[in-house]
Amino acid sequence: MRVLQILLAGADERAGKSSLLRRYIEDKFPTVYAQTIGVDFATKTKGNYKLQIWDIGGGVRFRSITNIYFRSSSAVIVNFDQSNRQSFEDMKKYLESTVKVNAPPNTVIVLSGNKSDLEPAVSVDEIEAFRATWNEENSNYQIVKYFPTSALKGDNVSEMFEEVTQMALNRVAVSSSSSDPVQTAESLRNRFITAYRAKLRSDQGRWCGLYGFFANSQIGDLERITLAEIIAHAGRANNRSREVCINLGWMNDHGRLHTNADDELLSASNSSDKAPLTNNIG
Ligand SMILES: Nc1nc2c(ncn2[C@@H]2O[C@H](COP(=O)(O)OP(=O)(O)OP(=O)(O)O)[C@@H](O)[C@H]2O)c(=O)[nH]1
Ligand SMILES: [Mg+2]
Repeated sequence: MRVLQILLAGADERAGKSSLLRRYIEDKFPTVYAQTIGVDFATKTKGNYKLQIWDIGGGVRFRSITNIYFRSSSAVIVNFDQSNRQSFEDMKKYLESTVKVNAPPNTVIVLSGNKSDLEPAVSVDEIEAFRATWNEENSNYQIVKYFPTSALKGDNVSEMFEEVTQMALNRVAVSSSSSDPVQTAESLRNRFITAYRAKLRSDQGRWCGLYGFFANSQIGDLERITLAEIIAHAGRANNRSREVCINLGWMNDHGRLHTNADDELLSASNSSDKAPLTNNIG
């Protein structure tokens, strides 16, 4: 059965993440606040797939443990309390400092402005204007939609989860075209070049920690890059650039090159000491 991971995250404690989850799963509203310590989760089976919803505690002290949940998620719901302006401001910072840093590029991202049953402190127009500006500046981290929600009344809650699930399913279907290992070393090299051309076009490689590598290479170098250089490069990828490599389909989940052409790789890697790349990639 296919498993889809959805993250329910946000900068603030008490903005209603756990209440949204409870509303969606059990159609209930918890009457007393219980802080989420670290991470909580719930599952829901729908047809031939299983939804795994991770409820990320907003407490700042949990950040270092909770950030890792972003890596394997198909979608992120970034929640804030729309009756509290500070919560809106905190959400913007959180997108920059946490979502963009930890989620793989092209993850489905939506905003939920919870507590819509209370007097709004931020208008829908302002939230939509922020979303438009953000999307112009962040081609790989598009906020697909804004949902005003109320866990208390149940407004827009199941609609949001269902729509997010659908978007995540569509996204997975698109990206799985690159999930098979490539058969030859040459096609691995071609995939690398093609993926990187597309990546450079979309964001100059900024969000992958590989910027230095490409900024210091001419595009001609990219076309002539050898397998040995690719291997050397893969070996130096840090967690963040590794995520990007996996996403681009030339590394597998274990951080190894995503190919069955082991013999060709082995002979190429024996010559990788002589590869002219010297800059250490971030
Ligand atoms: N009026 C109103 N109150 C809500 C709503 N959703 C949650 N609350 C209240 O807000 C408080 C916090 O809710 P939680 O769901 O526990 O918040 P959280 O975001 O999970 O908090 P952390 O686990 O600390 O990150 C509780 O007192 C809830 O009753 C809502 O839609 N409307
Ligand atoms: Mg909670």
